[in-house]
Amino acid sequence: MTDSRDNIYATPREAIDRFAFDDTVAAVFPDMIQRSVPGYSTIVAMTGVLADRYAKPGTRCYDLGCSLGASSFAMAQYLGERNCPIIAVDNSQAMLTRLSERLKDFPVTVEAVCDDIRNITIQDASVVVLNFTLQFLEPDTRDALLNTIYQGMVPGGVLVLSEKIRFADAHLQELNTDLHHAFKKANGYSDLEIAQKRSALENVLQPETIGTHEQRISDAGFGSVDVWFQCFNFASFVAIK
Ligand code: GEK
Repeated sequence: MTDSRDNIYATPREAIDRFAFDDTVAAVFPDMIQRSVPGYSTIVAMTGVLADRYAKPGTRCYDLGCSLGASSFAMAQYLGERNCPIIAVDNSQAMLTRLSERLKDFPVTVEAVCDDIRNITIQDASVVVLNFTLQFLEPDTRDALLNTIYQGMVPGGVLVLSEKIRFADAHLQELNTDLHHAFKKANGYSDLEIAQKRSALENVLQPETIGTHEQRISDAGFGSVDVWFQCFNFASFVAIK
């Protein structure tokens, strides 16, 4: 299976279906996310660096909403000798099929699980990664997931949460939306592609403010929380149990 360039929304459509992580999306996913999310490569690479610092021998690392496993592979680079299995979870069978292909002959234990991240048991976790996944869950289910994650973590463990964010201030919301679109245009997406993708994601991707995320993380019990990376309307949080 080879990865292709994303031109899913390049031609005009009469009706735009709700965005779904199906085989069409999985086939272009690395190109799509790289050209759509400012800072994606940095966030994924630094997820590995954070895992290196916090992963404790004999505990587990979770990659929730793993897609093709980019964050798992970044963590695996550092965890080779540490006896820390990586559990990579996604509810898209199309993503998991491609991930399993990538894991053939891979030297580090990465267990690929096809399930809703709200259904799985999180246990003995020293690292939990939610890179651009929480934003796709119904907002009223997000608190419960964060609580489950906290309960399943060992003291001193790290949560990495990366999200598209929104701004309470209307001017900043407009500015950052425009800057994000400029970023996509600079990466080769046309106005039509940007507009059609935006319609497809309406009500599917529901961003929240930095304040809402920080409050939820604190309410779940995490002692320290910070935004360690932000570019326009994309941010990554680090939190320590
Ligand atoms: C990366 N982290 O490359 N349960 C499990 N998986 C889900 C759920 C759910 N309830 N909802 C959505 N997903 C990756 C990128 S992509 C981000 C993550 C993006 C999965 C969905 O199938 C998809 O693979 C992933 O979350 C989101 O760093 O496309 O913007």
